[in-house]
Amino acid sequence: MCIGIPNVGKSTILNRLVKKNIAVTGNKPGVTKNQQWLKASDTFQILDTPGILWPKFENQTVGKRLALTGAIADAVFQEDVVGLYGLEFFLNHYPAEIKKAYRLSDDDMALSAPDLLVALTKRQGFGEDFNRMAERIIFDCRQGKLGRFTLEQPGDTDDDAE
Ligand SMILES: Nc1nc2c(ncn2[C@@H]2O[C@H](COP(=O)(O)OP(=O)(O)OP(=O)(O)O)[C@@H](O)[C@H]2O)c(=O)[nH]1
Ligand SMILES: [Mg+2]
Repeated sequence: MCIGIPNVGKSTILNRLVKKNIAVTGNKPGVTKNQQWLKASDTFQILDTPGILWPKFENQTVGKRLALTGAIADAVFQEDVVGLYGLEFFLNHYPAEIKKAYRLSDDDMALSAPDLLVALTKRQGFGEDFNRMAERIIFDCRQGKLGRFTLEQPGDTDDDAE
């Protein structure tokens, strides 16, 4: 059986294992709606399952991480909150990557995340539409423009990202 949070690639890897594109895949959470047996051989079958999440999140940070990586539907979060979370996370944990991706100066790097969001919004020609820049940051994280990253590490405490 393959189980995990939504949109992490469960159905994709199962298709690869059975060497056929049987399971439906897609770049959004909740694509697999029902359990489905996939036959790899006469003696080996694998059960694909819909993505699952905790019934409720213990803290905001967990929700923001899931939102940033696309495990929960975009409609259920505010993109400015999630985009700002991503920007701040990369500034703190992957400064070299974000500096390169958005061609930031040393002065930019000294700004707070909200101030940098404002500056980037203007620079991209989005005027005062901060949501649009936040959406761009979310998109870039997911597309790999900011490189490979991990949002949680062994030893993290609940309050570290807050
Ligand atoms: N870059 C990258 N993308 C992947 C990989 N595996 C899957 N994807 C993409 O991730 C998206 C989600 O893949 P799915 O296989 O539908 O994910 P899932 O876990 O079955 O999702 P749900 O059924 O919604 O829970 C699709 O757009 C895939 O093409 C991978 O190894 N690398
Ligand atoms: Mg699936």
